[in-house]
Amino acid sequence: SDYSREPPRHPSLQINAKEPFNAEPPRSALITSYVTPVEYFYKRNHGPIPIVDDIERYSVSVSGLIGNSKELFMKDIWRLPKYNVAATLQCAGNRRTAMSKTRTVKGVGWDVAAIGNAVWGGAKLADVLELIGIPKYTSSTPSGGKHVEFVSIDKCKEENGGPYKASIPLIQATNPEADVLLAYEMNGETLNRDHGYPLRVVVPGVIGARSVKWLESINIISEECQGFFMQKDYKMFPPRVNWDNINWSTRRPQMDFPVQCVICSLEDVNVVKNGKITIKGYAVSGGGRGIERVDVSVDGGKTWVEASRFQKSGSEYIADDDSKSDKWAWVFFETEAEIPWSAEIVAKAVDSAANVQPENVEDVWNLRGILNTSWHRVHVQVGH
Ligand code: MTE
Ligand code: MO
Repeated sequence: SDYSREPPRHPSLQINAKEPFNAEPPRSALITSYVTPVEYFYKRNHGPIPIVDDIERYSVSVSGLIGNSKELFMKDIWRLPKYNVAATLQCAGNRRTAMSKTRTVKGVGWDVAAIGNAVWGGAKLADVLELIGIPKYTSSTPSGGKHVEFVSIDKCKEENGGPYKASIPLIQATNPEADVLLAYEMNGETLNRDHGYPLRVVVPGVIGARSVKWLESINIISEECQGFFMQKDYKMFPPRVNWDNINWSTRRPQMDFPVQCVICSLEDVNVVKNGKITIKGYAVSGGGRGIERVDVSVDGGKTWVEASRFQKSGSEYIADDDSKSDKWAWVFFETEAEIPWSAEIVAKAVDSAANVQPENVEDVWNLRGILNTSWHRVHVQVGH
């Protein structure tokens, strides 16, 4: 593996692993902008960043259970209707470091910023599949295709030097409302190398691992993808399962993200000059479920107040108007509080299906350290 031609990165990123490059912004940077600037967007890689230098010759091959296979060039993708979808991407390993503090887990450590919200520009996968002969809202092709596999250009050690890959059900891929994109733009600019140039998949509402970067081929297959990251990783196990008794085949690959909420205006431990503090952060759920409520406590969870929520920065607040909100995107929440000399601040969200977050990280502990969506807690002391 060759890490000599990695792209430049912003110096303020906290590097959690160098090769492959895994980094996140300071948590405070996340709440400065509803749309996360590309340079502050977390970077999660499993191998060196591939280089595609001849965009004219770059193509995605589509094959499998569809009759004739096809080559799609960028000009074919560009010709399809272009959609801009605001979607939050979150790594399943977000907040892993906090989970590992209760009991060791395997995986790259992440604070609370393995998440970002971007406006992805590209073609809908449903339109791409229609172009190759699979109609909208198809759950199975005549030859038994039920899943869409995305295979990348990059090479990673988990696949023994093979490419990163993942799949989603065909019914989701062919549903235009699911907004699955083959994206060539991020925040109005050409996708950069770190985030998948020239073309990546974006699966809104689903853990980041399924949004395959540097797309090389699409396969229509009968069973879900058998790759490492679908079958031997990114599955949710109960706390009793350890590396000696794990049976991977007993669990399904994680898809939708559960409801999540994090305070970004405060670090884990803070000393402030006076007791008036701003509690601000993000809340997001998977599967297109919106955020119904964010509760904040300044007494460790004994009493709660409801924070205000908004999506667009400035005046364009959304509260309960679903028609105006970005369904795949996070909301910011904010409240102010006057605290005594010391306080434990807690935040938790409720999504539109009334799903709630677990109170304690121990209850969702799992050996891979994924999906830490436990109540987020920070400590504040008033000092002089
Ligand atoms: N796609 C490829 N080809 N290789 C990868 O290592 N990592 C996945 C996903 N797609 C990955 C990939 C994971 S685990 C996440 S969380 C997201 O990409 C991260 O996307 P980002 O780096 O654009 O933030
Ligand atoms: Mo991830």
